[in-house]
Amino acid sequence: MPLKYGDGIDDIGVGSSVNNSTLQIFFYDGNGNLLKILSKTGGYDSHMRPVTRLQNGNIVVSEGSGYSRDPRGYAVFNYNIGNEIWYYDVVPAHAITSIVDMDKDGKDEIIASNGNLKQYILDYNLNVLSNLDLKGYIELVNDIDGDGNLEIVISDGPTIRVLEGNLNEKWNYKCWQRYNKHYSL
Ligand SMILES: [Ca+2]
Ligand SMILES: [Ca+2]
Repeated sequence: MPLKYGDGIDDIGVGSSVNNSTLQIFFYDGNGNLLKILSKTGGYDSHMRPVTRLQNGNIVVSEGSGYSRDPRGYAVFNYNIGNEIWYYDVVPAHAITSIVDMDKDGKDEIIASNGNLKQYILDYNLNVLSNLDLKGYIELVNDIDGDGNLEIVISDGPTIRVLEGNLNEKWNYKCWQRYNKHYSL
């Protein structure tokens, strides 16, 4: 994940798999110097990685695990102190997030999914703004019909669905078979 920390040069955040019950994210500057380590404990098959940096400098983190089930959700870390300040469990697994200002209030929302069960829109403190019991992985977030409002495109394989910003379904298209994923916008 490239991050800017005020010096105009991208810094780099790298996640890790668990090592002796410890999960870590390493931040390096553009010259490879280690700047910061964020860490927490996790189960024997867990991992975590940085998703993005919030405007206040905190880091949104994606955390996953297999049979150990610890952790499996999204978190926010205080970059300066290095500790986890928020955690939201989206059992049983989680997919790629998009972070955009969905409702145009000037603050980013986190578009999250656990793929098989549920879709979520979280605020920047990981409070749930909307959720929907609907299967599907988030493919992209964009204004695909050009009306000025963002849509969320999800798919569960045979069906592509387009959701509005409040997670209401706009339309869906059944492909009836697994398609070769390719999106371009
Ligand atoms: Ca917003
Ligand atoms: Ca739109």
